Amino acid sequence: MNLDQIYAHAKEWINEAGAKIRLSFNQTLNIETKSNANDLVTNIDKEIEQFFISKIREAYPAHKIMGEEGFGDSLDSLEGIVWMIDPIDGTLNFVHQQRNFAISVGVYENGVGKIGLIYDVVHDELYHATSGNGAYLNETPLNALKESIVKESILALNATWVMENHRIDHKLMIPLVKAARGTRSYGSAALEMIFVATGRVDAYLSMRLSPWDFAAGAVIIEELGGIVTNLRGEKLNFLSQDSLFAAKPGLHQSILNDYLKEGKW
Ligand code: 2AM
Ligand code: CA
Ligand code: CA
Ligand code: CA
Repeated sequence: MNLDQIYAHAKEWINEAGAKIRLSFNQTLNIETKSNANDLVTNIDKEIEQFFISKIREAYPAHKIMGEEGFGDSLDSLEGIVWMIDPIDGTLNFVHQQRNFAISVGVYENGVGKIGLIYDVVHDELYHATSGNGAYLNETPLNALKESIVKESILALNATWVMENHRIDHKLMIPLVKAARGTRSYGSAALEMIFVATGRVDAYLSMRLSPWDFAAGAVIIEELGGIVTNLRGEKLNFLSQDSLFAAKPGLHQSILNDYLKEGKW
């Protein structure tokens, strides 16, 4: 399989998709709710996903596609080439702020991450990596991640994960939040993974995400020496929802051992 050609296509299409999103800022959005009143989707989320799918189907009819808005395939295996696409990650930010969202595209071969692209459309910043060939912000190579310790770390996580929650061990998050230098919430898993990749934050934790949320970010972070697992420290599952824990090397192991290990996640 010619991964270089797929990489070139993925970059071309993500740039085109970004241009479409920028044009949409002048239009009225059609906004609907999904699982609950705060879970939004717009006509642009759907149009962008369909745009990628038509490009991929035309160029690579044998490839499989997983997309958040459901226009792709429903997969029970990761065999072959699988595209994992989130047309707009951070839809709530897209609707309310017209910023702080990204397009996320991961390409996996037999379940192994090969290509990751995250496009911060508003800043015109394309973060991209191929496994084994370095990670870049536009044309500039990103530096390998350095080790960090909890008390000098900024953690990205949602406030909801520290609140009373019957499904998770939220109480275990409290000492971690207290020990860290600070916490931040940005509302886009893809951008939060980019913040880990660039060292702007030291770790990102989420209790529940889907493969299209973390597929691209995992390739980029791992390429820079960061560690990406679920909150139990296990390899991610790309066929269903999972928790996520992405961090600098060293920090990942110490947070896992000192704070997360006993948790029900
Ligand atoms: P989305 O904007 O593509 O839906 C918000 O903290 C982050 O969690 C975003 O990356 C958001 O992706 C993701 N997310 C995953 N499942 C979600 C859900 N059911 N409702 C809202 N955000 C969700
Ligand atoms: Ca969504
Ligand atoms: Ca998402
Ligand atoms: Ca989305």
